Amino acid sequence: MPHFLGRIEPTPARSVLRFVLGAAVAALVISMAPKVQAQSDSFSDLEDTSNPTWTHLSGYVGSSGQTWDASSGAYRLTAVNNGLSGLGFVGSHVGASYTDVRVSADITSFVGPPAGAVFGVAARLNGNNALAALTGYAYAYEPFAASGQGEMVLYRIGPSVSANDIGSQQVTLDPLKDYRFVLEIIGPNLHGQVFEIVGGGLVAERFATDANYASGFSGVIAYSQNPVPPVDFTVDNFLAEASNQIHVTRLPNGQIQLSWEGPGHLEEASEVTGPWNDYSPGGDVSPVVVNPDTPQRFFRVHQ
Ligand SMILES: [Ca+2]
Repeated sequence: MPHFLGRIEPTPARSVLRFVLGAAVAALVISMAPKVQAQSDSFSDLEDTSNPTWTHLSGYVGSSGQTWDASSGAYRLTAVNNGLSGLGFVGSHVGASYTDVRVSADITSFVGPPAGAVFGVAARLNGNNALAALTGYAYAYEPFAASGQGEMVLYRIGPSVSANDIGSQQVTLDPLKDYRFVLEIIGPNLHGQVFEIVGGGLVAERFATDANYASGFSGVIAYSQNPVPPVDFTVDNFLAEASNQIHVTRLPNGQIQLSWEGPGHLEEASEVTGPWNDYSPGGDVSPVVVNPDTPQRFFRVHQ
């Protein structure tokens, strides 16, 4: 199969986002904060120009002839392989720039293995539509990978025209089924998941670490390259939300630092059911350093 966009082989995955503090510490940290920022679109108004307004991406590989069509009540994107090196590309982003973010979308139509275009959800896009200027991350399906059996891939997009594989997993997705793609990025930690919508089962999951891009826009992207068929896929129920998990860092002196994005104040309790009390002093400003000096304590950020 063609070597797409200078693809680089995956680096080892690291498991992330597990608040395991160790038995000797016996403290537990949880986040029960509500989601405070989000952008969703079910395309029920049959357009992508308002409620919300999407921004089209078309220039990345110098191709032309893309289409963005929400008239069916879902969002169908197509692209022609007429750019650099026979590449085609299409994308679209929506909403605010997020730092820590969770992006999900339902894939309702696609061309599957052994030879379909790459498509998926994206986060931390810089939104630059000039040739070879787009950067960001994506969690996308690569139907032609693994000898035509397919792979889900965590990509670092750019710099220049490159889709760098930073974590991949063989999985064969069935074009007759619908899937939910989820990409969550907390700090440098990427977490991709695919769920089969009917039945809800988790069918793919991959972790990776990359610190090149700290924030940006959320959306969907796709590309292909001759002789693989041109891009034609459809998404629905798009959702991007600021992710407000508490970051946990164990300091060399044994203390634990808790940090979070955005406004909010730290609360603590001796039982998960409460009562919850403001952590004081200093609980209004991230980060907070706590001593693991009690058998059990629970923390949350109230926003
Ligand atoms: Ca709309």
